[in-house]
Amino acid sequence: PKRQSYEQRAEVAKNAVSKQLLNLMAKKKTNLAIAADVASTKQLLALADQVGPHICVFKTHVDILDTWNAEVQGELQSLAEKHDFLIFEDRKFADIGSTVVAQYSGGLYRIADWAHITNAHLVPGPGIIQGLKQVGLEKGRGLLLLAEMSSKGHLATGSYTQAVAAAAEEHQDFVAGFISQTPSSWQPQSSPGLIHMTPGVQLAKGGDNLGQQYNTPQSVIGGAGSDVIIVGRGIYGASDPRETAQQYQEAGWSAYLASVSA
Ligand code: UP6
Repeated sequence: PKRQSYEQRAEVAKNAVSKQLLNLMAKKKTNLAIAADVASTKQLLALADQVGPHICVFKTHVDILDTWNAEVQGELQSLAEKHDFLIFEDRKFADIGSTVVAQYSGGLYRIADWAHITNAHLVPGPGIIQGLKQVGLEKGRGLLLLAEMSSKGHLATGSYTQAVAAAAEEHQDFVAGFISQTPSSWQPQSSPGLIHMTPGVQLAKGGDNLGQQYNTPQSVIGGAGSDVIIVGRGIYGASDPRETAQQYQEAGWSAYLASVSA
């Protein structure tokens, strides 16, 4: 079945971040997010400048980096403005509401100050959404809920995934979408404003020796019905990350075009 375009979905998105992201994707013609899992801050900033023109989202694990301070934060934010991408700190919050309030707003990283998007597991129940929302909503931030994972043997299936879908529906002022694998098999068609991002993507199917499983841009955007491909080692591990990012951009975008015209 033919899918709605990113622009059409931006019209009906119920929170600021998903609206902004869907419009940005349409304008830049990219549904590529990079997982910038490099160890040095120098590499991180260089990578953001190199692949910036080809991505919609720059995904970080800030606790991997050798250095983090206000200056680094400012440089990353400048690159996000220069290249027009959103920053997604892949924090995978998983605690009670009151604890995530402190973790999201404070500590060494002050994630809510610079990350347009962060994410959370729903294991603790809806209090985690309420806590994160208390910090992020007034700053114009958005949350992704982990509905499924890419790794072998993960436990986010069936009724768990259904409960995540329902919680997202209920909190659309702050929840921008999901981390998912096969949304076409479970996501109700009712909320086209919610965005699906899928990690575990490379140009060829496969995996690593610690349980990661890879699907292709074509199968993730086309078959599985996701919106954004998240690629880490496939890009930053390549000999020419910029050129490789462009390849993923083209693969993801042509899969999207095929799915909206089918
Ligand atoms: N990620 C997954 N699977 C999930 C959720 N998140 O791989 O279900 C994240 C990882 C990593 C990136 O934390 O940052 O996506 C995947 O990187 P890779 O492409 O190098 O495997």
